[in-house]
Amino acid sequence: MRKLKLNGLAAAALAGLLAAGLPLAAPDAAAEWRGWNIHVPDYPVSHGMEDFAKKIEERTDGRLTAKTYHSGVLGTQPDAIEQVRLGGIDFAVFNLGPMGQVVPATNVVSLPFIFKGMDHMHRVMDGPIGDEIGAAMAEKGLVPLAWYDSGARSFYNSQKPIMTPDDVKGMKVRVMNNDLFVGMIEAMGGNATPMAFGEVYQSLKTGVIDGAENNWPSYESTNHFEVAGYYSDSGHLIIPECLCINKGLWDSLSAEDQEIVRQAARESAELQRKLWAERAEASREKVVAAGVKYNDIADKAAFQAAMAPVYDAFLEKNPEIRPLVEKIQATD
Ligand code: BDP
Repeated sequence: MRKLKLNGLAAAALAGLLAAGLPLAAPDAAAEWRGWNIHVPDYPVSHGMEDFAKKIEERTDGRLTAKTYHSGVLGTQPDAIEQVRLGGIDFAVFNLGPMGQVVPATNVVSLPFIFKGMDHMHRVMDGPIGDEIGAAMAEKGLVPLAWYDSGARSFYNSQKPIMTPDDVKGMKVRVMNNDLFVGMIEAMGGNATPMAFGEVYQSLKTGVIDGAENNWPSYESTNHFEVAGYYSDSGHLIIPECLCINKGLWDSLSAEDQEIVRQAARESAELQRKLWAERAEASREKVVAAGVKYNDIADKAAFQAAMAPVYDAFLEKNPEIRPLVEKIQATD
């Protein structure tokens, strides 16, 4: 057999995947918990997860310990969602976008323009609707401990400013793994390509795709701005993220430890949200200074109108989720 030469990152990813591939038969709260994170170490999510780990360790006098594996070395997001469900990975911060394939109720937050802004998203997620979405996740083996921020996602590409939905026509646009996002791009006449986050830079560079969509911090931290220099402020998706834990592991904890873990998670979310707001601004400034051509889309009505078929198709396929959509729309 040919010997494979792996660089450090690939070797770590492989080791992680091999280890992660074996679901634990019984969760072991005393063993060091392994946490999955897709982002580089200097990122608001990463700092939130480090804060969480530090606090549970301190507050249980080291009975509980946790280590976060950053930069996606434990695998892609769809794989990691499965692994946290199975117990091969203990905790993670997931974007609710790809979660929709596993927990249909979470799709409500992936509907374009469902939230009127970040504050509206917070009011929804920090109240009973967030609890309802969380309960649906717990049923699938993922217990959400706190909601993290992920800003608003906008389109960026290597060709031209996007001003109207028509500008997306014919463009090859990368989306996160969820049929809803494929429908979203197709509704504007673009060609959607679901693809792992880690593959986007190279695909933009080689022209496999023309563009993608994300918030300022991810556009900046991944260096996508170097290879896709037009960023158009569509803000079409505001998707929260969750710090969540394997349900078996959660259930094995004493009530006292559950309280410590949940409190640490909440505090980590407060920190993450504060760092998020700062980083969103800093990232925007950094990429604009680097020469990114940014355009505002003051009137988003045309994009919202283009999304009507996405809602129709989604509600037709998932009629049981309609009340949740209506409750979000009715929240001030
Ligand atoms: C980032 C999210 C991350 C996603 C990524 C993506 O924080 O969870 O994996 O976007 O586009 O904003 O895949």
